Amino acid sequence: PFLANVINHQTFKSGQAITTFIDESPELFEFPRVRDRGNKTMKYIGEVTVNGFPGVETSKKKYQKEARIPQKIVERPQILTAKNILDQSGQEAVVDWIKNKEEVLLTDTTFRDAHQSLLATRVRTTDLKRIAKQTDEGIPELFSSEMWGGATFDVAYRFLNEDPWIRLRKLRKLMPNTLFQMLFRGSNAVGYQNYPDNVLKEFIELAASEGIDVFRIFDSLNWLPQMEKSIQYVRDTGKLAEAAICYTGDVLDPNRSKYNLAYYKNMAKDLEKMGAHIIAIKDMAGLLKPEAAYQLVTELKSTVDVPIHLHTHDTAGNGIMTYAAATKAGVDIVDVAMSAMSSATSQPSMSSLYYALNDSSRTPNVDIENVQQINHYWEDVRSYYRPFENGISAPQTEVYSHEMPGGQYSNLQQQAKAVGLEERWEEIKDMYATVNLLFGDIIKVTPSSKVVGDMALFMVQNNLTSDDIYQKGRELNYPESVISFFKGDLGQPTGGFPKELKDIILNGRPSIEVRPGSLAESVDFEEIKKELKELIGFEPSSKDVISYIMYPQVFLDYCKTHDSFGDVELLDTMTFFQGMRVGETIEVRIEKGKTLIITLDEIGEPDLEGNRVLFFNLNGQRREIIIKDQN
Ligand code: 3PY
Ligand code: ZN
Repeated sequence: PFLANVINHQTFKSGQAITTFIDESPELFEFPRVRDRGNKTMKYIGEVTVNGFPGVETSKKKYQKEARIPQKIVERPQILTAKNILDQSGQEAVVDWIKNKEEVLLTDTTFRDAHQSLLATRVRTTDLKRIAKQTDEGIPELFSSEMWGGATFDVAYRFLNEDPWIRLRKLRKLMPNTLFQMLFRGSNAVGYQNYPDNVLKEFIELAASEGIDVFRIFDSLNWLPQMEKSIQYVRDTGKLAEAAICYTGDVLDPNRSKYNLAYYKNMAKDLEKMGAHIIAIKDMAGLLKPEAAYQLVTELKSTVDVPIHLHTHDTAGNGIMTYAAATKAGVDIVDVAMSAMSSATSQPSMSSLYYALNDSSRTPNVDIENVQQINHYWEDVRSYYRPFENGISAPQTEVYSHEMPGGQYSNLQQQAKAVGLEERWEEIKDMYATVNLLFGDIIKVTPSSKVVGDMALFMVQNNLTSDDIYQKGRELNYPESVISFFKGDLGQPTGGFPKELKDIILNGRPSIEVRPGSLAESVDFEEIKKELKELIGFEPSSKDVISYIMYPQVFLDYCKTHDSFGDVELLDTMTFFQGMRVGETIEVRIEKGKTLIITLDEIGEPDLEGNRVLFFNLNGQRREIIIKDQN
């Protein structure tokens, strides 16, 4: 078939067959694709059917509810959306547009933080895609959709076998009129460690050109030198730099005076000077109580001239009250999620906020019917991800004491389980608060929150108290993240490190006090590209290269899995996580006009080596796939 492809090819027939012809005509190699894709897809399904998916213990239900796609989205009047304004008139025009709005604007976090905080970031591109167009058309008044960044990047490759860049591209196409927002961890980009400046620049440029419009930039210690470069790089791309102040403690508590109103006001002023288009209050744990929100927003509004965007988590159940108070104080934008994906460790509900503010001059301007229709879809889709629920279905006010970010809760729970400390979860939460004070009361958000979590686990596991650390701390083997933190690898915390503790933990190791990025050598992208090409056997794109720089092993594993199983993101979610039952038929649309119809007819008994034959029917033809049973 290859020869036939060649001699029938237009270029070949035209007599211009030059040596680069084969290189430039990838379609020559397409002949086995469908068969190959069928086999790869069945191999994946067979693997999950026989051996399961990590973390998924339930078995597939007989009748799976099809998610309700809203049929009658009410067409909204043709409006100029925030995205249209950015594309047509640039950054400052959007800032002016925000300032001139009387109603409070909304960012919808359903596509990112909501599922990061409720479902371990497991929502797949296919489920986002099916509601993307309706969201773009049904709620065009949104300020933005937060749909990328944070843990999305890592989890997409690591657990979903998906390329996050492809997610961005696909959604961008379906949502041309909505600003796309991402969460960017400042010098830690979308990873857990500092990267050299040219890596940050390259990442930001690629993300901007692939469709990110608003970068929410934060530093996990609120250390300004770590944010400056990212703000500048974003400004240079023509996109919006939203600089975040991470909120911790309680501005109204006189005993927590380190993070008082003056602290936040000074930081806001500095960020405005650095060039932030918008300032976000990033309340990642949901600690901002209503009266505190009122005072903080009032103060910030009178301190800076740029819009204020408030982000909270509803862990303690007070999110709507906090937003109502902030709205009264003049906040410009707040983060909400579709109701079925809201509350608890996620953001407050969009429709609840709408009704809470109803009949005031600041009522969000959305079509509430559309919002509710779209929510039906999420009510159904959330059930696909039940195995990843974090178990918090009611408000937990103890977050005010442990201060753990919404996105970390389930993560640390899993970490505890992995080291056999599941039973001591209550103790771990208390220890988390103890470690925070031991470390001098620090900002806790990725990756500094991970350091506190690792230390808390370490202390519970070894039955240590804060006094023990001071007394016999030099002999202990601390987690790597803790040592790295005290070395200054994440930057400097407000007020510096507790000196005696730093000496104990470092025990002679060197440390730095300058910005880590100022010491890091620039990365040679061409060099890395060559290295990666050797490893994966094809020419990587710049996006592949940057992903590999951030997550070397994760990216290589993804390439390997993709090579074996193909585009598994095309499978429906229940099949992706739970495989197939005998007798079941599924359809996988691999491209326009090409659908794989797959039936699982029979699962054979294992042979002496544990290999099972799975009998499939693929588009009318019988196929056998051999899978090793690992159970
Ligand atoms: C992240 O960095 O992933 C966060 O969501 C921080 O809140
Ligand atoms: Zn958050």
